[in-house]
Amino acid sequence: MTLWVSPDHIRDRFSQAMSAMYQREVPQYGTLLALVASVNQQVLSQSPELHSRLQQGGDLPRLGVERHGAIRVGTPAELAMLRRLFAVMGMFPVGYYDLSEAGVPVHSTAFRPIDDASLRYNPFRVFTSLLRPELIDDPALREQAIAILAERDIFTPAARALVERYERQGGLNQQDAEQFVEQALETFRWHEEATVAVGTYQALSQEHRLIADVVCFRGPHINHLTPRTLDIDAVQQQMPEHGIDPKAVIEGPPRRQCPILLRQTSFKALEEPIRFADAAEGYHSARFGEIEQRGVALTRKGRALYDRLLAEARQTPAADNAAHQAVLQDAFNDFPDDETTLRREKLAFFRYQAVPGVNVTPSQDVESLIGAGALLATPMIYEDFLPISAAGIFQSNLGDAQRDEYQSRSHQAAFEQALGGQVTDEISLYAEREKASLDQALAALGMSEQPATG
Ligand code: OOG
Ligand code: NI
Repeated sequence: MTLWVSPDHIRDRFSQAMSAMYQREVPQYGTLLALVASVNQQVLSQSPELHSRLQQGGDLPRLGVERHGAIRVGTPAELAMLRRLFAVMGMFPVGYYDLSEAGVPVHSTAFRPIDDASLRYNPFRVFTSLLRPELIDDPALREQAIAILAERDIFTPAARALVERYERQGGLNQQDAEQFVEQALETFRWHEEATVAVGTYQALSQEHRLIADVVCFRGPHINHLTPRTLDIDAVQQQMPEHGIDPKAVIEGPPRRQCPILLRQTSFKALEEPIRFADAAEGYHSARFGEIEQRGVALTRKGRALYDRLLAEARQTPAADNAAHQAVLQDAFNDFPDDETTLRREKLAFFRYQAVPGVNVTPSQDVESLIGAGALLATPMIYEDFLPISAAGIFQSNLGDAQRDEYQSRSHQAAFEQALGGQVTDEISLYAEREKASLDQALAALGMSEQPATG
């Protein structure tokens, strides 16, 4: 009998291989990693409580592994093949993000692990965007972009064969898994040679810089990787001292006692030399480094409150990050900032665990069980992305030229058709995981199930 390598292990190996490749390709990313690691160490030594919490949760050894990366593809067939490729690594499409609202002609999902054990093993996700050529105004240019994309195959023949083998067998053996990682990596590699002449590049770039990035190369080069920081404000502040040029503001919610959702910032994309198909030489900027700090996942009610307060804060223009954070702090005064209120008001998701050895009676409800110390509720980490933040990250590497919003409605159905499957609704996933943990904890305490939050 052959033993299949677990998809979690393949994902872990792949994220490590990707990190090594990206540090070689973009040395400044290595500088960012070193800065993040040193700030993390500093935070840990100043906060023994956080240190022991991370240690107990088994998080310490994985603190330094990348949390996500991002790519942009050009055709439905490329996206569909990526879905199959990521499945080999236990990564499935979760969430739908319409970036056209922010003037970026793509829509996206995140391929990520789904269950608790896989997330704990290695949460690596890939934010994956699909170009929407129908948003290219000029019909001739649109047709040209589609024709150029039709010519390329972003997967190696061996990668395709191994995906097929995985699907046929239901797994890969050790040797195949190693080859798979090596072959899958090829899709994400940088190419200095554009596939088009300089004139075509410029025409596409004029339409939107992102379109040139997607269309003019042999593959969807990984455009950033993102480690986890324990203090995003400190890293943002220290970047310039290390020769790194950060984007203007940290995206997402403000700094809080109880962190919610996701805070992100990045350095601006680098100008990199490229050669065109007609031997002309030029520069392309697409690749950067990002950092993230995650907090608790919000329920639909909590998310609606977040969206409202963020929209409110965005009414006030801010000159710099300090001003922006002050405006956010002000707006988010209306968002409860302690775990008990977040839980009682059903604004956030929690994971429940039974505490053995406490006397309980069958009539006790969840609140009184928590009060009695029989039930432990810990915040469930947000594993997904935020469309407005993502738009901010995209903008940071597209230069300052602003683009009007595209007049288009969300096209989730078209995206799913291209994908060849549905995306999972992220909030339903958190609700299911919360309910499963509560059911299990109550059963362990000898009690019956309780209704879930949504
Ligand atoms: C993806 C930008 C979105 C994030 O962290 O929100 C993203 C891209 O630039 O392709 O990665
Ligand atoms: Ni990102």
